[in-house]
Amino acid sequence: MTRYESAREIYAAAGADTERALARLAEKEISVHCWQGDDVVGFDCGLAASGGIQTTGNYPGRARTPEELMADIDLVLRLTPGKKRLNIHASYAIFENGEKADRNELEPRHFEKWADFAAERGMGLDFNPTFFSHPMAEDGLTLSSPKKEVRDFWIEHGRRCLKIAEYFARRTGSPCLVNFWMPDGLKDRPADREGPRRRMKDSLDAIFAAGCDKELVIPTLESKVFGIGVEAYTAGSAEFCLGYSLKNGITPLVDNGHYHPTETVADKISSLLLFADRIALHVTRHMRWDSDHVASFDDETRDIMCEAVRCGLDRVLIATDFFDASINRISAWVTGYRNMQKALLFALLQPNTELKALQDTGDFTQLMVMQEELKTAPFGEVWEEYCRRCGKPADGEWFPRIEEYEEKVLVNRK
Ligand code: RNT
Ligand code: ZN
Repeated sequence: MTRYESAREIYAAAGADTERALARLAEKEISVHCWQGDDVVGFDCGLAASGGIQTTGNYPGRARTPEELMADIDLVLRLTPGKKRLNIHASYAIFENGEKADRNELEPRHFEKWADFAAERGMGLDFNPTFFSHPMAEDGLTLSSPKKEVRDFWIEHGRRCLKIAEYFARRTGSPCLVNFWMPDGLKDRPADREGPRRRMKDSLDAIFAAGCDKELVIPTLESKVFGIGVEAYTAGSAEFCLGYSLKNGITPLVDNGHYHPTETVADKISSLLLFADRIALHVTRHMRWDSDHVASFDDETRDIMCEAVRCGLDRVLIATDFFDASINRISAWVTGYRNMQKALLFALLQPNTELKALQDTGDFTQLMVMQEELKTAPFGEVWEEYCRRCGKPADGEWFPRIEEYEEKVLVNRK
């Protein structure tokens, strides 16, 4: 009997079917963010991430060109099991022959290389308008700005991004999620909380009024509690975004770094799915603030995945969103993505029917015992089998490939 076969029996005795879990894991798409490779800089303005998000560290090897970023992403793809989508920000537009287009002038052709890249690899694409790292967002206000010309600029950006998303969907044959996150906020106590929110609402209305093909595009709206430099007030708060989403048929997106520290996104999923057809996730790791540390195989991530599985995995659109520049960026990417896969596998290996029955019959003693003992079930054997079946390196096998790439490629990026 192989180690996997023995693990399969142990899980079966607990009520979990490892074969079903492996099959489900292999088919569930998780969208990989492109911005871990270059510290959220992109190719249009060359500015560091602004709007309350920050990348810290200066490990050598930041991708400086589309070619470098794509090569790095290819290595990530080789070292991670699971079905992936690729998540692009508008600031990653690729300009050729000296051409330049501002955010309110972007067209699908500026993203043709990304569409080619994804189509060649059989991946879907997701997209994000970039409402930060731009001269027009210098005071931290975009769609909620009191200045009409600023709002109009960003409204046009939003509309164009919906068009680019339609293009991505057509090119890849898969609907494109477009996530709206606006950093708009204030550093200190506002005199008017309603005004910016009303303007943001009107601006979003203006963007969506332009229309997009609902078969091709899945618009999502991401809330946030606060950011560095906008500590006092964020226009796109949880209530604002949830209210707007539910009223307008937009999918709510929850980023687990965007809430008060004792709130858990795992607890939000079941409520949201009672009222929204689908929800979207940004999975990250917050350390005292929305620090965007690399996603970990930790309690929080496992809890989020367990709830996603219990509430209906098809209705939860999962993406990564972390950026660490203090360690090898590709290793950060691969570690975070593999951890997401591990957390989802862990969730799929829970005997949820049995656990639920224990709760419903009030057997909380046994429920606790089972939940605790499942933590030390032979998970590693199932994970290793999954990597093997996906034709991807097991734990312990992939890091040398990154070290080799660092020596050959990354150190030369000065
Ligand atoms: C910022 C949001 C947002 C960004 C990306 C780059 O706090 O989480 O999703 O991280 O758009
Ligand atoms: Zn996010």
